[in-house]
Amino acid sequence: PFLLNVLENQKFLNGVLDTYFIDEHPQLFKFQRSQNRAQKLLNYLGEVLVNGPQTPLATKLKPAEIHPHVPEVPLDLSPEALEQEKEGRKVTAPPPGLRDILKSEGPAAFAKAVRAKKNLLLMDTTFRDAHQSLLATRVRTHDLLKISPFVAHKLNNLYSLENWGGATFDVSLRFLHECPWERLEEMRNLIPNIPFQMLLRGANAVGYTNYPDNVVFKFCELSVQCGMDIFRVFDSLNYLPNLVLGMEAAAKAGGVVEAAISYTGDVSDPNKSKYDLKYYTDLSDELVNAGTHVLAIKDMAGLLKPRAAHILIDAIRQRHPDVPIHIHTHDTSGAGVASMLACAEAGADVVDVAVDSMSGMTSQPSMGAIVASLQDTPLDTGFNLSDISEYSAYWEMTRTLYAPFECTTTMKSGNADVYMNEIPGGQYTNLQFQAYSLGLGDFFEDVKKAYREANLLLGDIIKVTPSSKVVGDLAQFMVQNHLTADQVKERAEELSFPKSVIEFLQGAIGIPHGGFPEPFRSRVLKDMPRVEGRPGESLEPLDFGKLKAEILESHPHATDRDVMSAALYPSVTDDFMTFREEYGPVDKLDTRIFLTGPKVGEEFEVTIEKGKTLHIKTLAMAEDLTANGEKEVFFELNGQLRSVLIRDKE
Ligand code: BTN
Ligand code: 3PY
Ligand code: ZN
Repeated sequence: PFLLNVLENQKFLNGVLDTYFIDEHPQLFKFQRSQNRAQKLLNYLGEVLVNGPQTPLATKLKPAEIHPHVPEVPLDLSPEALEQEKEGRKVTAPPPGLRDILKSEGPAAFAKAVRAKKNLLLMDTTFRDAHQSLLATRVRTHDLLKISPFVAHKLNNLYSLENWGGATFDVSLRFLHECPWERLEEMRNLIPNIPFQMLLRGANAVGYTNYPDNVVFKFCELSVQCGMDIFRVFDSLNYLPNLVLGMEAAAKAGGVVEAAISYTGDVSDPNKSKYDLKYYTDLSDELVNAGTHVLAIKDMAGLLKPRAAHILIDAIRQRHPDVPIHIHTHDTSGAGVASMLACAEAGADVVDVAVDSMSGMTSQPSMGAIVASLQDTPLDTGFNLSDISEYSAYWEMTRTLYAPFECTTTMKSGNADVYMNEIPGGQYTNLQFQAYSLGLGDFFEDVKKAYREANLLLGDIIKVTPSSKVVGDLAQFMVQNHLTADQVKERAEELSFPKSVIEFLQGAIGIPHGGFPEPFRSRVLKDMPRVEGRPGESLEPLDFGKLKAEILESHPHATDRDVMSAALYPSVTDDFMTFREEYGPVDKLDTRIFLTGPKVGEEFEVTIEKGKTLHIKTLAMAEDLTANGEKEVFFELNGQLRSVLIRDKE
């Protein structure tokens, strides 16, 4: 419901408070349930102070004690803006961007405009894949929103901002206790001009498994309503029926369809024949025929070397002269900038980059490096290096708040061994980290070798979420049980394989190129059931009405968005709603305070909505427990003493 903020109403501000004001604004008397958000936040802070972090921290490193400087955006001083300002609206309208074309003329015209550009376009992955790859996807809405006005004003010429989907949906609910839909909508409010892009795992939506078709359709519909524009649709096996389902869902929702071919192998190596040039060009034909607006090459592991890039992009460009080509890569080996320049020269329209301070290694190649490399050439991106530098400085500082999730705790450099193991960026970081956490020095080396062997055992498949997990699980299983590939084959009938491996062989995520590995599959599955064809086809549609009714019983304030979240992640969403009811809008806290809590004596502010800022001071924590086993924590809230009782869980 529309809520009236009287403090921003010009009539009110002018002191015109006649009874008409009240008559004209009946919503003034529609009181919201007493939210008591401040008290809930004090409960949260008390909980962190007494019982420690309320989200698992991956390392012992502490968030830095800084407040990152947020670069200012230019105010719009045009006469129109000043006129609106007089009417009480603060106007800082950003310059136009490609989204204006999309909104006025639709996806096909947008694609045409993109193709018509002579310079290289960029997608910025800083808001999604970069932190998914470097910081375990932990970057919070709070830090994304702070820099959003700057992005809208200074990076308005982006093809798109990748800011949603992939792992962000799951992680924000599960670990950050924040609503992904709200994140999307709030970013949209601050960035009206740049197309937003998300990663959609085809029939897996933003999950790790196949959902009923109506779930994927409804998911896309709600995404567009919350501000999403471009859907990069992939399937972890490049299985066409899954890809097409995702494409249809994105198109029906009114989004730009960017169908992605996941890239593996090496088209410049004649010995790697399973995924040769013909495989990719055939698939590009299928996706163009299926109506994609934009064609993406998704090089999730960073295997596309510069020469291969040239061969691949040139071939696709020749076949599809009118379709925009968009390239995604990871810089795991260190060749990312060179490859993206090669793609651009071979005729790609858009490449993916991350801001310098969030780039490199398993993230995307550096925005500044690519912008600088193309300056004063026909492909000049038009970006200003000093703007990028300011943007990068923000992220360099903000990144230190996420020290507990830093990949650089273990990762010190790029590594070209990715060409041998083909591990996707985010998974590479996580596997390395897990290996180090186990304290086994050579474990990662063993896992990487086993990953390569596991992939071959499974038939040399495309590896990206969720098929990459299947290979990773098999690799870890082999290392932990000291099994060679030959032993796995010989003992296939008796070994108890990880669940993900069995499900993959059953056909639960689709059919791999070239079919399943035989006789391995039959020996593992024996008489277990197999899924025929597209997995989602055999799933009953989800009854959203019934799900909503069930959820409302335990969470009376649940919204349709919560219901959608629950359709994808039932128990994670249930926990999220319970948490929100108890602790309020924790997404509004500064990141250090959210993660590790304030220090005793510390004073800070929390803006829970526009114009509503809480001033909090942590005063003291009782040494002794109450008779009920609780600890009293004392705060000053907007100058008044408050205390909360927190059960000590130790
Ligand atoms: C999780 O997401 O909780 C499981 C993976 C943890 C990954 C760790 S966090 C520190 C390091 N940085 C990363 O990006 N991955 C690892
Ligand atoms: C995801 O599915 O989250 C990915 O980033 C795959 O590359
Ligand atoms: Zn990626």
